[in-house]
Amino acid sequence: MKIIVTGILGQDGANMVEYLLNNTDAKIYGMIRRTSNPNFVNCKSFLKNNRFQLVYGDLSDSVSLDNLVRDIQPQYFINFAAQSFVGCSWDIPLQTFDANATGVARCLEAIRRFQPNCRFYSAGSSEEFGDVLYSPQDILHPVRPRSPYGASKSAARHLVKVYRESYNLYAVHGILFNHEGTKRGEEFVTRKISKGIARIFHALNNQKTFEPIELGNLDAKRDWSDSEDFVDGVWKMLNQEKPKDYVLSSNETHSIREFIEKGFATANIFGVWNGNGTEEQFSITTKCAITNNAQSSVLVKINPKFYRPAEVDLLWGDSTPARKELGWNPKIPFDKLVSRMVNYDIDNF
Ligand code: G4F
Repeated sequence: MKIIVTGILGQDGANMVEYLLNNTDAKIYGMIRRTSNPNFVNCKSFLKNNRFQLVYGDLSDSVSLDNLVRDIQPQYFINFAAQSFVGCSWDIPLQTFDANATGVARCLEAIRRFQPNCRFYSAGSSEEFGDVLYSPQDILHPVRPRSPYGASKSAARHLVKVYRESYNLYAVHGILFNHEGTKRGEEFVTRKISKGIARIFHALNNQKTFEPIELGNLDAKRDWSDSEDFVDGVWKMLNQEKPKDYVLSSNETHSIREFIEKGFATANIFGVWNGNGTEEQFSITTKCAITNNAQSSVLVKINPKFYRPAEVDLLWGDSTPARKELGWNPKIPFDKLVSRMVNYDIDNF
């Protein structure tokens, strides 16, 4: 069995490769783009595995995708390559759309032309739901994106449906709510917080001053899971009798503030909220400051530069069908996710 996985330098692609090496006998072809300084930090565990091979390709280059599919003749093509950062999608809307939507069309075309039996996974997003009409959001929730990123993923969803129905391809679009972990990029809010807590933890332990973590909108709520749970759900989606889109989610929603509080509590640092709007701050409690001999007091403050032109206020998924029909059982709840990330960053600071 041969499987192409794209986006292997990122969190989900790397977790998917690890999962496939542990749970199948397949040969894995990990696609990377040519860049001057690729970062293989997420791939350390498998780069030298003899069932893993790096291949060059690019979602913007249909020749490369055609050649890979024609030459490898994979049974599965799992596409995690994307411009995945919502915040940046207003700055680079065309590249976002080209990679996330047109890139999916290029993958589908390569499969249709050169290996139509290949099963295709498209990485969809709860950002497709946007300004939500009801909670929790299920697969039937209307598409109402609020960012170029959300619009691009919505377009990809429609393309997958069209190719599935027109050409009878096994193509699925997984609508994944937020998923994080120790391989998460540092620009995403959870990893920014866990890394910031690790920095402050070590400053406190060394009686040094520290700068607060600077964040944008703290009012948003997200349905957070661990990416390692999600790659199992993705593989299950790809191995059903008939192709169908599913939602993967924790079925819970939590605020950014809650992530901050739980994260600091994991490091035994306790804070209180003061102020409103851009003046809001999370500061170390007096007792905690004395115990730690703290040289600074503000742990988190607002920097409006991290506000987005439009926001998705509330994401809260309903993955009941995936749990029932796929037998998918996520194992890492919210509290464990937060503590895993914070402890990992403290240990690896
Ligand atoms: O961590 P975020 O950047 O993730 P976001 O925008 O929810 O998108 C993630 O989840 C999607 C699935 O729902 C994926 F499709 C997508 O690829 C990505 O993985 O931001 C989460 C929330 C937002 O409301 C944001 O405004 O946190 C808020 N936030 C507040 N301060 C911040 C910050 N986000 C970031 N990245 N940085 C901040 O300083």
